[in-house]
Amino acid sequence: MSKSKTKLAGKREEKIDASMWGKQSTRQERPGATRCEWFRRSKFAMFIHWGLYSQAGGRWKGKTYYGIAEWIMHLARVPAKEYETLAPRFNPVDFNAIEWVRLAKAAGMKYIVITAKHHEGFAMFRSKVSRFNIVDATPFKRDPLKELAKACRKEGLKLGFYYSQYQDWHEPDAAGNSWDFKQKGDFNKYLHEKAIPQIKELLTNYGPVALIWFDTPGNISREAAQELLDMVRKLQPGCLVNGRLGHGLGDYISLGDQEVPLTAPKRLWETIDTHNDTWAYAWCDHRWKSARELVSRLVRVVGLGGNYALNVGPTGRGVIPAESASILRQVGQWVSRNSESIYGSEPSPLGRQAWGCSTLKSGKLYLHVLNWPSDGELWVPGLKANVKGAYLLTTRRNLKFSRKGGILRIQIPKLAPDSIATVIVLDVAGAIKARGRGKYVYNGLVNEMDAPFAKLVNCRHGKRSWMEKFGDWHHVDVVENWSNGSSARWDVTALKPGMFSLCADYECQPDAEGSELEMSLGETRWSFPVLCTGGGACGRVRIRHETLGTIAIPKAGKYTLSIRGLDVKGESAFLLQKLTLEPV
Ligand code: H79
Repeated sequence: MSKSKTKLAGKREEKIDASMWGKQSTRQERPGATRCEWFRRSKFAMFIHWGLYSQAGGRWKGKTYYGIAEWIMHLARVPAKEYETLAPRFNPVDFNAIEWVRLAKAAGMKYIVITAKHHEGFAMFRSKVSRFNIVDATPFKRDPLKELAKACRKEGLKLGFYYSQYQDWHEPDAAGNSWDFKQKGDFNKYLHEKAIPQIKELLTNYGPVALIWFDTPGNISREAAQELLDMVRKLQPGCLVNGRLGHGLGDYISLGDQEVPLTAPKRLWETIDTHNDTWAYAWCDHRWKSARELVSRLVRVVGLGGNYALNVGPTGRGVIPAESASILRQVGQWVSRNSESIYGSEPSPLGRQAWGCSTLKSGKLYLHVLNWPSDGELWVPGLKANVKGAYLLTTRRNLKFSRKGGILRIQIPKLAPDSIATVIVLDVAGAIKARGRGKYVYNGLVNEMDAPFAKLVNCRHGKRSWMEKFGDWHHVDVVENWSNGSSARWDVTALKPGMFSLCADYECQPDAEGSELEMSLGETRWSFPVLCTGGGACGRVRIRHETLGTIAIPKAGKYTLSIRGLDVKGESAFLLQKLTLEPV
């Protein structure tokens, strides 16, 4: 096992960073607001990765390749001719479009985006442009996109197509396949003879297309990206284009793969996420995120104003794995109970709190309580609004509340009514504002002081992205570039006196081992050494959750929690992700 891990890490011969998704413009005001209206309201979508790679299922010639399974051709360095032999074996007789669409609907998803052509170059639709397509090259002979388009129309969902515009490992003229086609081809030839004609087919033969989802713009030229955009606009003016077209073009930003952010981008945006650690089906990947985890990711995204597109990877027979489907149905039950707080909502000015996050809609504030306080009261500090009523969303049961010292105190049941997340609605008259985005410290809950919200002296905000296996991205915001005298501080308000465990989540590579830092909060201050967490050499960030000590907060009020460099070694070898104050 450990042998294959080393092998995996060693495979990454190219420089890995998160730039392959392309620079996306953050300009805020742009035309196309009407075109985006449905998208803005929808919030939750199904992403589907389905192609010849699904038939391989993460295995090539008996060997399993761990990581994202739609990359099997790249991982196993399969020549295009040899890869084609998957096609006669690909016969997804169990595919049933209406079942997939009904599953998406049952999950609470409002639109579907499916891979029409991924990097492997195989068209999952009838194409006159290349015979390397599901109708001409497989015994299946059907056009699943046609069937999905029909099923979506019937069930009232929108349908969009993923199209890999730059990479096409089947074509010598396109980009991405360095193991098979040695010399550089004529990208324009590929663009004009395959990509553009196929996208034209997608925009002509399937009725209204909601979205063309481009990916990995690579070195595509500005002209080529613009040409693709112009074509989409001309053929279907209502069709959206995501930001991975490249060159800052497109209607909205797609964040990095599997990225749930802490702060909202300034433009319309989405998170795309995997249910396990791969997009396409992999026989060995059973690490499904639970319904609770998925709902938590959904509401964190929606609470910041984004859309959450969650992926499923059907098998080569055309079946969405049963565990995945069953968890999605659980998510759907939660969404259906709480739909009012999701669809059409706006981000709330309250920001993320220790108990959860919230959304806003027509005079109502929806508190998504992910971490239920056990003392019978939910405190909402910093809210400037005339609250007329409070109730549980699903049962409409009224909750008593009072206001004391600027804190709204809501009486809640001792036990969480919903084990996934409970939504409390506040009825508000007039404007809803929050005082600052202050960080409050709640007793009985885990309080996270994240890097982006720290005020820094002589160090800076940064971000790290890495893969654990292959293509399964992880992202963290950090404070980096520490030296002697650097400091990060969070101005917090403690709501009650209490005892907490103070913890730090950090990476310390060998060069920084033994660096001395100092924490302080109010009158309390102590120094501590940082301990090596590994990372670095294997190309991954290895964060450790370290308990620094127990701390008493003597009374409610404002405090500054800070961490300062006393004797820092290896200035780029230490990264701080967050501090937490946790119940003891
Ligand atoms: O479709 C899914 C992925 O297959 C696709 N985007 C999502 C939605 C995707 N394409 N590229 N990537 C994700 C990034 C992958 C980057 C890596 Fe590599 C591939 C890292 C290692 C192998 C490229 C080649 C960058 C470094 C080496």
